[in-house]
Amino acid sequence: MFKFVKKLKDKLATTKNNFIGKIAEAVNLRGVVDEELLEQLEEILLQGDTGVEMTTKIIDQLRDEIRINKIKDTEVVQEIIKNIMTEELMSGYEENEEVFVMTDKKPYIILFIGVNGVGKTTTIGKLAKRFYDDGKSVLMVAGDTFRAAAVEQLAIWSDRAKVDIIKQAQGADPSAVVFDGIKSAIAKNKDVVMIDTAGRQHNRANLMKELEKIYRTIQKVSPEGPHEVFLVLDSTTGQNAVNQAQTFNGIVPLTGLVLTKLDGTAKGGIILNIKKVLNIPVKLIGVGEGIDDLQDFDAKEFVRAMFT
Ligand SMILES: Nc1nc2c(ncn2[C@@H]2O[C@H](COP(=O)(O)OP(=O)(O)OP(=O)(O)O)[C@@H](O)[C@H]2O)c(=O)[nH]1
Ligand SMILES: [Mg+2]
Repeated sequence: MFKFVKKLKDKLATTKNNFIGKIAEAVNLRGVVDEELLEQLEEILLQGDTGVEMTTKIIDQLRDEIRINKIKDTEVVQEIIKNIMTEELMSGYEENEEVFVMTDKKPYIILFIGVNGVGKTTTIGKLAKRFYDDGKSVLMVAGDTFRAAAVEQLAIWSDRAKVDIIKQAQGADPSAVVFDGIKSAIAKNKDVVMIDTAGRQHNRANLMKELEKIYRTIQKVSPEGPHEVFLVLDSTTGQNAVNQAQTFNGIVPLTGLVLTKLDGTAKGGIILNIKKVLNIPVKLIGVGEGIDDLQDFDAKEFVRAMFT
C-alpha cells in the first residue's frame, strides 16, 4: 500500500484558490498598477481575515515599494506582496526559530488548550505519532473528563500512534488526572507528556478557573512545567480566533499556537493577523484529519505554498 503525503501546497488548496488566488486574479484582471488595484488588494486581504492592522501595513509597504521602484509590472506586484508577507511572518524571529523544537527536559510537558472542537485531541494524536516515529516515549493524559466519549476518543488516538495513555472515568477532576499522569510519566521515565483538556469557551469564568487549576497542578508536580502551552485555534473562525488567543493568554501564558483546518479555509490571512496582533508564534499547522496531516509552520514555505 502506498502512502501519499501530500505537499503543503496541495493541502492548502482551498486557501490558495480563494485568498491568494483572488490576489492573482485581481492583479491580472486590472492589468495596470494603480491606486484602484491597491484598493482591490486591500479588500481581498481584509476578506481573507488578514485583519485591519496587518492589511494596512502590507498595502502601505506595497504602495511605497511601487512608488520608489516605479513598478509597472503587475507580476512584480505579486512578488512584492509575497515578500512582504514572508517578512511579516518571520519578523522578530531568527530563521526557523519559530519552529517547534523540544528541549531535552524530561518529561517534556505539553498542555493543549482551546475552545470546543478546534482540534486539540486530533493534534495530540498526530503529534504523538510524530514523536513515536522519532523514537520518543510518549504519555497522553486524558484531561478532558467533561465531554462524553472524550476519553475514548483520545484512547483511539493513543492506539493509532502506539503510545501510552493515562485516563480516569468521565466526570473525574481533570487536575487529579493531570497530577497522576505527570507522576506516572516521571516514574516511567517518559520523554513527552501531552495533556488533553476539555474544550472551553474563553468567556466562561468557571472554565477558565479550572484551567488555571490544571496549570498550577502541573507546576506542583513539575515546577518548571509545563514546557509548552499550545493554544489550538480553528483557522476557519477568523477574527474570533484572535480574541480567543488574547483571553487564553491572559489566563495561562501561551508558548505557541496550533492553527488547524487550514485545508478547509479560504482565509489563510488569519495567520498574518494573529502574528500582527499577538506575536505568539504559530508552531504547528493542521492541514487535514489524518494522522500525518500536521506540519511545522514554516513562514517561507507557507507563503510560497499559498502562491504557487
Ligand atoms: N479538515 C481538518 N479537520 C480537522 C483538523 N484538525 C481537527 N479536525 C477535525 O475537527 C474535529 C474536532 O477535532 P477534535 O480533535 O475532536 O477537537 P477538540 O478541540 O479536541 O474538540 P473538543 O474536545 O470537543 O473541545 C474533528 O472532526 C477533527 O477530525 C484539520 O487540520 N483539518
Ligand atoms: Mg478533544
